[in-house]
Amino acid sequence: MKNLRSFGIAAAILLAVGVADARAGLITLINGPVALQTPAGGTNPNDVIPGLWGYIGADVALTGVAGTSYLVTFTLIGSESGFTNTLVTPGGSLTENNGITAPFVLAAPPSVSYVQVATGGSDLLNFKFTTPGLFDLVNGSNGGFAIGDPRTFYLSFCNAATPIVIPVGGCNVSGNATTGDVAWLALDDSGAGPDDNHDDWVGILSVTPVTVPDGGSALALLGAAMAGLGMLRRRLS
Ligand SMILES: [Ca+2]
Ligand SMILES: [Ca+2]
Ligand SMILES: [Ca+2]
Repeated sequence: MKNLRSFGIAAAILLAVGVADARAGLITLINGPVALQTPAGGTNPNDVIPGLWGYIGADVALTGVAGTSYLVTFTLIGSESGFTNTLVTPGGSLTENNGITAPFVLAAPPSVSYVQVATGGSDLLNFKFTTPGLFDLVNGSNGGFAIGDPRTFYLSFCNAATPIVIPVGGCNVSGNATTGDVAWLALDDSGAGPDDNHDDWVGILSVTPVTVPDGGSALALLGAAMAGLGMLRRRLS
């Protein structure tokens, strides 16, 4: 119980420091992005992030400082899909099973995270989409897909000036950056054909540095002090 509480405090410090240190450009598209706007109307509209500019035909990389650890977090926001699609990461999985009837945005969006150490180059983020009966769509193999191809994922970057607005929209409504710290991540599972509407698993991908400059040493000092106190008590008794 005590260990759990200490871990909670340490995690809170890590999170606070990570958010404060956030800089632009920790996630970058590689392997040839193709610009795409999600459809807001028509036969197959995007029911979660309609009319948003972004890219398909690219993979997504961590472009951080060499040797620095980053917390990579995925949050499932919603979906409109006949299939059941799952995002798989080293920190856990997020499965959507909303179906094709509204509401398409989750009331309580779940998240998973994992830590990745940057090499200073373009390091592929570690995730894939799985759908029963269909091939796995792995980050690293999305770059070859063009508009109209089956099973692609889409990314749209956000920044402080145009933040993500939940439940729907916000973020990249003009311009179209290929790098940022926060992005919409959206799968097209090809269930209704290659319609490129990308609302079959819609979530948020964010990357923040994990650093423990003061918090870590303060906790270590506290630990040493407690151990010293224990030794002193044993010696006195
Ligand atoms: Ca739809
Ligand atoms: Ca759909
Ligand atoms: Ca679709």
